[in-house]
Amino acid sequence: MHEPFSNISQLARRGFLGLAGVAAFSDWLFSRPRVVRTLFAKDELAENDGSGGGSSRGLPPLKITDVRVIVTCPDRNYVLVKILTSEPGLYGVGDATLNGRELAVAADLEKHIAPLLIDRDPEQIEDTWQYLYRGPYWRGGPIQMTALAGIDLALWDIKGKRANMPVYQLLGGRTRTGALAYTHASGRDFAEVEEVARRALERGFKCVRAQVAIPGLEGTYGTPGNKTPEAAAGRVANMAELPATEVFEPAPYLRVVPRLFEYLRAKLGPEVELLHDCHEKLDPIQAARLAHDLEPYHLFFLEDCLRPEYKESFRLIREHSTTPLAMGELFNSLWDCVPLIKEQLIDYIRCDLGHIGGITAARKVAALAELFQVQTAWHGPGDIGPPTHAANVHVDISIPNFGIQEMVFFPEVAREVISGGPEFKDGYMNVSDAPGLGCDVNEEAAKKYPYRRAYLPTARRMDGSVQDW
Ligand code: KDG
Ligand code: MG
Repeated sequence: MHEPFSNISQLARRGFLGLAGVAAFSDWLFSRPRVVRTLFAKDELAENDGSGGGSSRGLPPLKITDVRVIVTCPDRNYVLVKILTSEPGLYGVGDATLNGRELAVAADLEKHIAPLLIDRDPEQIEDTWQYLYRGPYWRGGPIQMTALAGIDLALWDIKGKRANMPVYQLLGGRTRTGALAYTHASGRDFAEVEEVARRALERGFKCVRAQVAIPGLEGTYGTPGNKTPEAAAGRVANMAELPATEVFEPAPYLRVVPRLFEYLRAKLGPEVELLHDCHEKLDPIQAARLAHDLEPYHLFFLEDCLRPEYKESFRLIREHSTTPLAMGELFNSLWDCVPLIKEQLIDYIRCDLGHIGGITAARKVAALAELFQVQTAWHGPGDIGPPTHAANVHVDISIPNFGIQEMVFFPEVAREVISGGPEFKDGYMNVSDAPGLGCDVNEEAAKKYPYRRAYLPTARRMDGSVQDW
């Protein structure tokens, strides 16, 4: 096997590798296909086809034996993934819910991904991630990345159970006692937002995202009215069989939002942390104005000001304001995060673990962000299932640059189908020390709640033209 290299060095030593020497050497090399083949022969390398990466702690090799996709609607649609293994009773549960496109993800999982996983070693998480991301050639997009996240979470769950450790231990162990959490306060007017915010503070929250309906506009993102967080999280009943249309105009929005925060600061005092979500609605100059006008009210952050395509435009907002900025819930590629982080154009990266490829992806985003003093604020809405919320917190409590965690309380009916998940206490979220992610799915209960078609709303301007929702 070392024959060609020793010949090269012999030739070089003898000074034979002039131009003529190179030509002669290449003639010689290509006339010896057997040697070249031997250099790269498969039988000389340890084979890695994902079917066996070595056993853990002397345990017998493990194989994936089945991948089940469970679509269920306990008040809201969820897509859950259950990966079974060759070890009796050992399985992992992941979440692959993509609001409004659930069946596309379920089909991707069932028809395209599951057949690739049978007989693979579930312990080879990174290899499986690379194989499912780069392997099919057609990479990325919200549907594939949500499917990949579902698989990734289930594999981390299996690894934790196999190691008899919670996932955060596998990620490096605790860096904090809990994850600082925020909840939503929405209302039809300032007084109603205040009332909902006060209820959240009484419940123990220290951080509240505030959204108010804009007078004169029909429906404003994030303002379902004075509902308990549990009722706001389970929402399919409020979602239309076909998309509802909201009306948005930037001028009244830009006038009202700073006044909301002036009001809330006056009523709630300086200590409560306030946040606001622009939901990717604004143009760069509008976002710069809003961030500037909000400065006196010291927001924890202003979220998702711009459409996900306009990363460069965050520079404009930065140049005009010291309001901290967060961005990322619509990202579905790790590479979307790079320009914002490496130029420090944002303060919080808030990807959705469920749409960017799971824990394996989040670890990389968090590590990149750490190097640029950007903190994490993973997306945590009601339309992703408890396993993704659990994954959020396992990552939050094991990284050095965690910032804040968005959270919801799931309604009882969802808990009947999906048990476990993070717990909230005194402003912080935590996970138990149960092995794995700490969630389970009751497949019988899931059958009681069949999928119901539901769409997110869409939005238009007053003149009827399409607007980002
Ligand atoms: O499905 C859409 C929701 O995930 C999104 O509207 C929630 O913006 C959101 C947030 O910050 O929670
Ligand atoms: Mg948001």
